[in-house]
Amino acid sequence: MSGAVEIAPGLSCYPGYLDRAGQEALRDEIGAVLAAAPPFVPRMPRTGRPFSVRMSNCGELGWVSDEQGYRYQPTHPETGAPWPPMPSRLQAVWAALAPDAPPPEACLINLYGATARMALHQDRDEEDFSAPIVSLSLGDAALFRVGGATRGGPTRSFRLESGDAVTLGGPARLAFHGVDRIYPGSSTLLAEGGRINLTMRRVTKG
Ligand code: MD3
Ligand code: FE
Repeated sequence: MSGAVEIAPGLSCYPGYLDRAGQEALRDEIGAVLAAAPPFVPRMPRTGRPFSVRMSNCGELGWVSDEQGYRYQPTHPETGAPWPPMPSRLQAVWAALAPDAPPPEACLINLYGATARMALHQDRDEEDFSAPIVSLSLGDAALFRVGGATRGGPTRSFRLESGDAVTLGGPARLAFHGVDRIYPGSSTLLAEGGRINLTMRRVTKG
């Protein structure tokens, strides 16, 4: 593993944080989570417009979105079952990269097909912005974009590859960010292709 690159204050990237064996092990654990908590298609508040990204979660809480709004809840929106536990491998990544934060309560699983995107947004549905968000990417590479804490300012783009970790804390915690595109065929990790992004989050005040 190579060291951290601080891309902006509070935004650190760890290229190749997980080696191939670590990526394969995590991929298989997330496969088991998805078998228990099937991917759902989130919808925009008010309009009900579907996201192009499919989602699931593990941990005590999961992030969902539908006509009623964005929120964290303890159960799957379609099956009603509690979210599967967060694999200890993910908890260990949090402990290593966010050692000063209380434990993560949610891990949002984003599933990108070849043409999926995520529009620029802020992550502000958590009560606690003092903890960072820790992200891991698996599968095809993505073109990620990040700006400042206000919409419409300058942005920078960089490529996230399978195995990369990113931490978003401090002044970057409320930065606007999104995913402009996936690079289909850029990784052999997922047999079906596509990309998985995992974001671990502290939701309630620690
Ligand atoms: C920068 N996911 O789930 S992960 C999300 O690749 C989300 O699926 C993207 O945005 C993805 O909300 C980006 C990296 C990331 C996560 C949270 C951030 C970057 C961030 C919060 C603030 C600034
Ligand atoms: Fe986000």
